[in-house]
Amino acid sequence: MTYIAKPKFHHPSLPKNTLGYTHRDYEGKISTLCAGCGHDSITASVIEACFELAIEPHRVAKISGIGCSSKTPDYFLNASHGFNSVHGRMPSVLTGANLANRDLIYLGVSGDGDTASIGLGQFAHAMRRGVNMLYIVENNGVYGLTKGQFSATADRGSKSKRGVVNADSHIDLVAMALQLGATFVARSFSGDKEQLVPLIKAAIEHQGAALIDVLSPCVAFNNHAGSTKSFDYVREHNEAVNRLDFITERAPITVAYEPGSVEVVEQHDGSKLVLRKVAADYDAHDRLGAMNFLQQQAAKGQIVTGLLYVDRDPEDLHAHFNTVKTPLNTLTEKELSPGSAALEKINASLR
Ligand SMILES: Cc1ncc(C[n+]2csc(CCOP(=O)(O)OP(=O)(O)O)c2C)c(N)n1
Ligand code: SF4
Ligand SMILES: [Mg+2]
Repeated sequence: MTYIAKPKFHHPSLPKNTLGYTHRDYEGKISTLCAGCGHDSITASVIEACFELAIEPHRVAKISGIGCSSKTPDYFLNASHGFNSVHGRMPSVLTGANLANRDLIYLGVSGDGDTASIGLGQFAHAMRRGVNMLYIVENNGVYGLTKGQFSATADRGSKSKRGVVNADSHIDLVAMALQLGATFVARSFSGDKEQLVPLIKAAIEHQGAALIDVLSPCVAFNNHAGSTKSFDYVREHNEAVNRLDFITERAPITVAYEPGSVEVVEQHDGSKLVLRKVAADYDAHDRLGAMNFLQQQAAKGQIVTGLLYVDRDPEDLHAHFNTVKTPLNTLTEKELSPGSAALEKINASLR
């Protein structure tokens, strides 16, 4: 694979986070994507979110499939663990890594082709099992890397660059994630950093399966009139239900809000999600309500964005399996081989 390493030069006056790192410490190689690709804006938001959260890059495992979107982990978090897996197989590779070491932050990066076509089964099972991760879909409605065929998220009736009309129904990954039991479900737009950065921060801190479906226009193959995933279309039809601010457990809430327009949701680690409601009656804790709202707005041609659902009390796969807290690679021989008395006890419990 060709790539261009970034020069290591850091300007001395670059702002630093609480760890003393600058944005440069969260960057990766120089992007080889088309100029203007929405995916590069998502990369910028991931870098910003990790910088603001003051994450140690070596605590992150970034795992992807195949596609222009799945190439992006190469463009952020140079010092993190990374695995560019097989087309559609990111969720199972991530699940295995997560089960072996629950101490890392898992960032799954995928495309709409990678997730909604070849990887649909993998996506579904990762969501329903509650794998603790942030799953980002960089959704452009096409297979960008293989030159713009419709993907399964392309809307029926939308037009390809060559004027072909898509006759198939689309898959809504947000609706699926809600149905499958994901505990943090959001949709955003690559061109809306103000909305996307806090969503990424909150999803990273969320202790369960978190999905952010990010509409991310493909400027090479899906940014024309007749497309429903173009910059113009998404801007015109974007309906935000709320705006999110994310506050770590260390920081006080200092921003002033209109009474009634704000809800503070405290997460297990003490961090707080401050939800500024745009649609006053939208309740982000009502799974059924969110599913209804999505369908109603979709029927009107609106694309709903924001934090659509969050479970205040999420559980993850480790809780379901009651697994050991220690990462497997640091278990000692004594713990791995506790002796014949312990084995006898297990055998007796199974008789
Ligand atoms: C098993 C397998 N089948 C097909 C391909 C060809 N292929 C590569 S990327 C891709 C689709 C990528 O689309 P998407 O996930 O939406 O990413 P984008 O490029 O749009 O960001 C396909 C079909 C492949 N690499 N491996
Ligand atoms: S082909 Fe599309 S998705 Fe791929 S880099 Fe270019 S603009 Fe982005
Ligand atoms: Mg795509």
